[in-house]
Amino acid sequence: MSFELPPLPYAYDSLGPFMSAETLEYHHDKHHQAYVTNGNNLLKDSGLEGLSLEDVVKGSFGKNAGLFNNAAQHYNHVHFWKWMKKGGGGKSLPGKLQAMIDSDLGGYDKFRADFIAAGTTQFGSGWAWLSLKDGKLAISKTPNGENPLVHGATPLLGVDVWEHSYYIDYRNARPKYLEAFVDSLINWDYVLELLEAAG
Ligand code: MN3
Repeated sequence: MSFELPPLPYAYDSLGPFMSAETLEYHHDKHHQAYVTNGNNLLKDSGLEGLSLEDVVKGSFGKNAGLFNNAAQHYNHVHFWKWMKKGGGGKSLPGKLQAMIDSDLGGYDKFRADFIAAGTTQFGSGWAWLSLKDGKLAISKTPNGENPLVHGATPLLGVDVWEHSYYIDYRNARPKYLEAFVDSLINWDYVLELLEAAG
């Protein structure tokens, strides 16, 4: 199968003032589109055509850097758009997630601090993650397009800390962007959907 750019699941101006229409136009229409276009070119004759996106990501990791970078970024961004919504974020979590954050991560306030710290301390481009590994929640960070799929975990929530994700709205203030993401944008219903799909 070839990669396709999904439409944003909301209007470009719906995440303001936390993420502007200009950021979403560049990030979705230009950056994500480039990962799709380049990924499709590199998928040809890679031996991985016909696999699911997840299997292309896992199958190219450590073997085909060009394909991996573009396929992983396509995977990350397909979910990133859905990890946000207008009126999202904050402390009102689905009960099952709240219980797991309490038992595995020391409660919401510690999750918030540790997730923001992961994104702040990722040196250069990358992502901060909440994932499910061996039945437990874990927070991590990865460089460039890498994600928890290639570390034996299921991504449940990720935040893009490449400068293209925040520079228009926050300039160099990455921590402010991460605070806005956690407090005002996270779509916890989609996080729960991925947790339940992981079984
Ligand atoms: Mn990005």
